[in-house]
Amino acid sequence: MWSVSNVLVLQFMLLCSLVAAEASVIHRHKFTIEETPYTKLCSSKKILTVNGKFPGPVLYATVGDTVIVDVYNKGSENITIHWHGVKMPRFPWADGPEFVTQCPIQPGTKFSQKIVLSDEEGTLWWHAHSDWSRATVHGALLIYPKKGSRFPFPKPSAEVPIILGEWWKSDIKDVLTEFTASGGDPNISDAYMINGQPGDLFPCSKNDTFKLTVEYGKTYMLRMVNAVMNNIMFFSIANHNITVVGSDGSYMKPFTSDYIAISPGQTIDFLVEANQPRNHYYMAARAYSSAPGALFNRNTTTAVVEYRGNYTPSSSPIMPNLPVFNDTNSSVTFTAKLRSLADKKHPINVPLNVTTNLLYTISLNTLPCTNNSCAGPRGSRFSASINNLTFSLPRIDILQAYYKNINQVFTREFPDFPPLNFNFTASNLSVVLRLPDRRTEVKVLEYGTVVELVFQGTNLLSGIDHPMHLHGYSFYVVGWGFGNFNKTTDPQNYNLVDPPLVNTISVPRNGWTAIRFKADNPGVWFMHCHFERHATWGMEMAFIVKNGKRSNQKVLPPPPDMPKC
Ligand SMILES: *[C@@H]1O[C@H](CO)[C@@H](O)[C@H](O)[C@H]1NC(C)=O
Ligand SMILES: *[C@@H]1O[C@H](CO)[C@@H](O)[C@H](O)[C@H]1NC(C)=O
Ligand SMILES: *[C@@H]1O[C@H](CO)[C@@H](O)[C@H](O)[C@H]1NC(C)=O
Ligand SMILES: *[C@@H]1O[C@H](CO)[C@@H](O)[C@H](O)[C@H]1NC(C)=O
Ligand SMILES: *[C@@H]1O[C@H](CO)[C@@H](O)[C@H](O)[C@H]1NC(C)=O
Ligand SMILES: *[C@@H]1O[C@H](CO)[C@@H](O)[C@H](O)[C@H]1NC(C)=O
Ligand SMILES: *[C@@H]1O[C@H](CO)[C@@H](O)[C@H](O)[C@H]1NC(C)=O
Ligand SMILES: *[C@@H]1O[C@H](CO)[C@@H](O)[C@H](O)[C@H]1NC(C)=O
Ligand SMILES: *[C@@H]1O[C@H](CO)[C@@H](O)[C@H](O)[C@H]1NC(C)=O
Ligand SMILES: *[C@@H]1O[C@H](CO)[C@@H](O)[C@H](O)[C@H]1NC(C)=O
Ligand SMILES: *[C@@H]1O[C@H](CO)[C@@H](O)[C@H](O)[C@H]1NC(C)=O
Ligand SMILES: *[C@@H]1O[C@H](CO)[C@@H](O)[C@H](O)[C@H]1NC(C)=O
Ligand SMILES: [Cu+2]
Repeated sequence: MWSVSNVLVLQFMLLCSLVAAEASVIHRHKFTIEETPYTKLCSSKKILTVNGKFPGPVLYATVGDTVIVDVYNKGSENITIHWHGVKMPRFPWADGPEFVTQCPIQPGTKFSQKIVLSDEEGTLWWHAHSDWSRATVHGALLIYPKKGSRFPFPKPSAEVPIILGEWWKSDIKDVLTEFTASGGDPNISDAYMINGQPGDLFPCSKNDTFKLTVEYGKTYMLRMVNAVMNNIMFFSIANHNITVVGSDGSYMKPFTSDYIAISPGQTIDFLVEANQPRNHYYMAARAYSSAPGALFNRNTTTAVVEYRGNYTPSSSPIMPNLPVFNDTNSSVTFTAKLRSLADKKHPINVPLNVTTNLLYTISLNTLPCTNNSCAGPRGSRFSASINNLTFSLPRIDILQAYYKNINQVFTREFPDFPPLNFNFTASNLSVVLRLPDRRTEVKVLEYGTVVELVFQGTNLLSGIDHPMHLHGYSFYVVGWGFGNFNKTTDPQNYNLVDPPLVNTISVPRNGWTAIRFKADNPGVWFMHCHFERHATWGMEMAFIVKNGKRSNQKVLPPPPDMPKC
C-alpha cells in the first residue's frame, strides 16, 4: 500500500523483531522535508514538501498501531510535524506544535516521532505545526478497523482521500512575513484545491485536475480532510447525495445531504453511490465566510467524477449548486447533524459528572500600532485572544519547561472565565474592549478532571466562526447556539445521548459551543483556532494535565532525540 525502500524494509523487520512481544504493530516511515519546484496556475515556485509530494504521503494504520516517522529536515527553515487528532496517550513529546511540546526540527537535523494510536478509527491527518508551512506540508492518515472488525457500513468499492487545500502563487513565507509586519490581513490566496489541483476552471490546470472514475452501481468512500488555511468550505457533487459516516477519526450516525460544510482541521468520511446517468460531474468546493466585509477567495475549485463506459458525455461536466458564501444556516445545520454512532460495538462515554466548568471567550482584537498606520482597522494591528489573552509563544517549549521545572517560560493563571463580563455578542461593542493582554498562560488540570468548556464567540471587531482544535483529546460536543451562553437554560438542551466525538469544532459566528472531556491524558496540550491567521494573531492557549497517581497515568519520559532549542 505504501512504498518503502529496502533499507526501510530492513529497519521495519528489525523493529518488528524487537517489539514482537508487543501486541500492536509498529510501522516505520521516512519523511524528508525538502524544497520542491512546483508549477501551478501557470507559475512556478518552490514549496516545502514531504518526500517531494504535494499533498504529502498517505499514512495507513490499524486501530491501536504505533507509527514511527523519521522526520529529516532537508529544507532551510525550522519545522515541526503534528499528527492531527491522534491523542498520543502519555506521550506529548511527539505531538508537534512548535514551542508548545517541542523545539523545532532545525535544518539538517532529524527527529524520530512516535505516533501512538489508541481508539481513533477513520480519517485523521498530519501537518506542519510551525509558521505557515502546513499550507503545503500535510497529508492524510487513514486508520482501519482492527482485524476481525469491519466498517459499520457496507464495504465501499474504493476509498479515496480528498484533501482540500489553499494555494498562493507567492511563497507562503512571504505572505506570512508581510502580513505580520503590516498588522493587517494576509493576502487572499489564489485558489483552493482538491488533491493538490485547483481544477479545470483555472488556467494551466486542466490536464492535472483530479479525476475519480466510478462504475455505475458501486459505492465509494471519500475521506475528506480540510487542509485549507483560512476558510470553512462548502463541498458538493453535482446530482449526487452523499452519506456522512464519520468525522475526526470516529464513526457518526449516517445521514444524507447534498452538500458538506467542513472546517480547517476537520475530516469528514462519506459515501457516494454512483447511481446517476453515465456522464461526468463536477465535485466542487468554495468558501463559507461569515464575517461581513471579510476578504476571502471566492473561487470554486473542482475535480471530476467520471462514469466508466461508452457514452458521449455532456460538453462540460455538470456543476453542483453550492450554498452561498454567507449561508451560516447551511454551515451550522450540517455540523449539527453530526451524531456519534453510539451503538453496541461503538459505545460512547459522555462525561456526565462535570467537575470543572470553563467559559472561554474567543475574540478578534486590535493592538495600537507605534506609527498609527498599520494595516489593521483604523491604523491598528490585528490580534486575537481567548479570555482576553493573546498567546505569546515562548522561546523554549512549555512541555520541556514543565517537565524540567524551568521557570519563566509560562505562568499558570489562564482564567476560567472571561475577566470582564459584557454582552459578548452585542452589535456595537466599545472599541475599548478590543485591547487584549499578551502572555504565555496555561490552564492546569488535575488528572481525571471532568471538564465542560464553553467557547463563547464575541462580536469584538467582528463576529466570525472559529474552528477550535484541541490536541491530546477528542471531545464530545454537547451543545451549541447563537448569542450568549446561558448557564441556566442552555444545558437543559444538551445532547448527552449521542453527541459527536471530534477534535475540531466550528463555533458559530456570535454563538457558543459546549464541549466535554475527561482530562485523563497527562501532558501539555495546545488548543487553538484552526484558521491560520487567527492562530498567528494569538487565538491559542495550552492545557497542562497533571500526572495521575498510578504508574500508568504519568507522562512517559522524552525520547532521546528531542530537538534542542
Ligand atoms: C500581497 O498583495 C499585494 C497587493 O496585491 C502585493 O503588492 C504583494 O506583493 C502581495 N504579497 C505577496 C507576498 O504575495
Ligand atoms: C507603520 O508600521 C507598519 C508596521 O510596522 C508598517 O508596515 C508601515 O509601513 C508603517 N507606516 C508608515 C507610514 O511608516
Ligand atoms: C480566483 O480569484 C482571484 C482573486 O479573487 C481572481 O482574480 C481570479 O480571477 C479567480 N479565478 C478563477 C478561475 O475563478
Ligand atoms: C495538456 O495535455 C496535452 C496533451 O497531452 C498537451 O498537448 C498540452 O500541452 C497540455 N497542457 C498543459 C497546459 O500542460
Ligand atoms: C437526495 O436526497 C434528497 C433528500 O433525501 C432526495 O429528495 C433526492 O431525491 C436525492 N437525490 C439523489 C440524486 O439521490
Ligand atoms: C448574504 O449576502 C447577500 C449579498 O451578498 C445579502 O443579500 C444577504 O442578506 C446575506 N445573507 C446573510 C445571511 O447574511
Ligand atoms: C437551513 O438549512 C437547512 C439544511 O440545508 C434547511 O433544511 C433549512 O430550510 C434552512 N433554514 C433556513 C431558515 O434557511
Ligand atoms: C461526581 O464527582 C464528584 C467529585 O469528584 C464525586 O464526589 C461524586 O461522587 C461524583 N458523582 C457521581 C455520580 O459520579
Ligand atoms: C446582547 O446583544 C444582543 C445583540 O445586540 C441583543 O439582542 C441582546 O438583547 C443583548 N443582551 C443583553 C442581555 O443585553
Ligand atoms: C483585556 O486586558 C486588557 C489589558 O489588561 C484590559 O485593559 C482590558 O480591559 C481587558 N478587556 C477585556 C474585554 O477583558
Ligand atoms: C438565562 O435565562 C433565564 C431564563 O430565560 C433568564 O432569567 C436569565 O436572566 C438568563 N441569564 C442570563 C445571564 O442572560
Ligand atoms: C529555529 O529554531 C532555533 C531553536 O529554537 C531558534 O534558535 C531559531 O531562532 C529558529 N530560527 C528561526 C528562523 O526562527
Ligand atoms: Cu478563529
